[in-house]
Amino acid sequence: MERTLVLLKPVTLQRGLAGEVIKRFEQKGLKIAGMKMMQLTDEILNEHYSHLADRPFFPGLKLSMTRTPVIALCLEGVGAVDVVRQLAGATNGRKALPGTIRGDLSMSGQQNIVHASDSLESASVELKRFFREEEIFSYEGIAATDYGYADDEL
Ligand code: IDP
Ligand code: MG
Repeated sequence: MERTLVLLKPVTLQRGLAGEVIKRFEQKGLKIAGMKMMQLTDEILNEHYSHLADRPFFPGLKLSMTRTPVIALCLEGVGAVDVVRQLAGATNGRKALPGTIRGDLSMSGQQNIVHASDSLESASVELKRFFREEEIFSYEGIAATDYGYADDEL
């Protein structure tokens, strides 16, 4: 079963949208395997957004990510990495399709509600960055039984 990292960005907490976003993941059938609130630091953001370090918006992006704590989620499900990226929508909220989280809830290319890992490899690296092993839980739920999936999907 795949696991992926989602961060509910500070703008999401400030706008009171955390519940709305978590609800969408839950309703889809993704399982919450980990969830915590944390204050991000410059160090962790330099690592997390290292692919953007030379972009002009990098300092502003980091500032926006430290304005309030974030909520980090570890979501689990078959194909969870791709499913969560699809639910999130395109990076820029103005271009993201209606029906997606960003398409429905954001007008911004930066204040775009969620971070979501973009591949299985980055999910694995990013989950280790934000969660200790004992903060990710295995428990009986829809993803562990056959009522959310057909038998041959598991
Ligand atoms: P992603 O979040 O869809 O994976 P990335 O390209 O990895 O997009 O960028 C990480 C974050 O950096 C975005 O979610 C967004 O907050 C911010 N960002 C990306 N491109 C821009 C831009 O052109 N202007 C301002 N912020 C940007
Ligand atoms: Mg990205």
